Amino acid sequence: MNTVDTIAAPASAIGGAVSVIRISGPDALNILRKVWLGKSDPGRENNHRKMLLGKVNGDPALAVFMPGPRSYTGDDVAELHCHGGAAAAANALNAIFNAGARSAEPGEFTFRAFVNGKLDLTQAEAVSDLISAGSDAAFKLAERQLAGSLSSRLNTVYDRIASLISECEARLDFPDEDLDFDPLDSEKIAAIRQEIKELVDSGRAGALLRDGIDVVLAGKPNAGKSSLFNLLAGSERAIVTPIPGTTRDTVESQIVLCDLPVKLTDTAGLRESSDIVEQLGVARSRRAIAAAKVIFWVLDSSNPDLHAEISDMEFAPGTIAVWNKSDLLPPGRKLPELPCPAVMISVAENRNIDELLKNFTDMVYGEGENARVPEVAVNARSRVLLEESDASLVQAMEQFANGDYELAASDLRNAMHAIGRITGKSSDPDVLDEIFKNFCIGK
Ligand SMILES: Nc1nc2c(ncn2[C@@H]2O[C@H](COP(=O)(O)OP(=O)(O)OP(=O)(O)O)[C@@H](O)[C@H]2O)c(=O)[nH]1
Ligand SMILES: [Mg+2]
Repeated sequence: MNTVDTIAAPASAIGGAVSVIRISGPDALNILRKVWLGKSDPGRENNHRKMLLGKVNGDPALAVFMPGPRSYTGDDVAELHCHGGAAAAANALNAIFNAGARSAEPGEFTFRAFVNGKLDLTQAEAVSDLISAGSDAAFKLAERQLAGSLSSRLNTVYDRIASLISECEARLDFPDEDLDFDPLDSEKIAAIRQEIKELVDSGRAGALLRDGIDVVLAGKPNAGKSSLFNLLAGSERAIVTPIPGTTRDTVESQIVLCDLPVKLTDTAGLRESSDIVEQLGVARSRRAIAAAKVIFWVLDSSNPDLHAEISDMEFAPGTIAVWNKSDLLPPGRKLPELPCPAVMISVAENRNIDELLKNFTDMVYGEGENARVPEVAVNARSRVLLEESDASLVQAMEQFANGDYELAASDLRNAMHAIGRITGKSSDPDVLDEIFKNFCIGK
């Protein structure tokens, strides 16, 4: 990807009512003038950033010109809004390519925004997070990051390390002066490390919101797994019957639970069977249970033999016992104690589902914590670099204590560049490709 030529791509999904085509680069206005015909010139200053009606290939189209640097990419940008549908967009794009633009690569508009200093790398990543957000909370987090919430925290850390480096270098420049180890330095480093630790810790919430969480419904046949699946998914996806062994295969649904993107899986009831289809289904259930982060182990609390009900229950971390069918429970019936959180519900009567969800958030976030949108939550790439920075700070601290300011300065520089690589202040070409290749074309 270079930043000198003029690129173009559809910016809206093909098949919508309107197709938006974006052109960015030094030749954007010329190309727009070649393909779009209207009464007024979009390049005239009082027409900038205004939608003008005209035609492309004889079809009505709106055009707008946004001169750089006040545009998304920082380049001159033109947009055409044509009729929806693949044909109109393809015709307009062809005209644009014939007029001298080349097809943009995935993420290339955002890449230019980064190169032109409109966004840093954490904000560019937030653009991609916005598009893939699987829940409202994930979307809000991405919006905050795009607005610079993470950038400003990282820039503060970067600046604080930079000022320590200057102090260190002052000592190197004036070795004869009595600039002894200042206990404040170790306090300053400790404070920076604390800030880094908070950012690293935010990675857990970041992973939950970005990647979502696998939740599996497990248990014996007829316990009510599929009924609970349908209730949580909000549709009759899975077949429910009074016949034990109804579900034969795993059924998945992408849902939002307590603001978290969740892949919910219903499974075949666990039991010994001579039926080959059921055996295969049960093997799939076991694989899904082993891979899940959270397991709702559904139990039939109306079973006269409660010990048989829990006999083959597994208590892997993340298991919540869900005693279902509480509507059928004889009064005063005591349920066995279990070595995992337990909740009593009735899917049939929609009873106590809130309590189940509370157990779920306690399990995911830790007790008492709510599913809330964190101010910042770093992703895996940033987390690795934060840890790298922290390791260099630890080394710098040791060098300070030894009075070796030259080595301390070098460690501090490593610590600073690790932070700089997160935002893109320090260059890291491999990372650029990695980040932008995950974008869609037109972003
Ligand atoms: N009374 C009562 N019946 C329920 C409740 N939940 C489910 N059932 C009934 O229990 C029967 C089995 O429900 P399913 O959801 O198919 O059970 P399952 O665990 O998916 O069963 P398999 O697919 O066979 O493993 C159905 O007749 C449901 O209507 C409940 O809370 N109360
Ligand atoms: Mg079922």
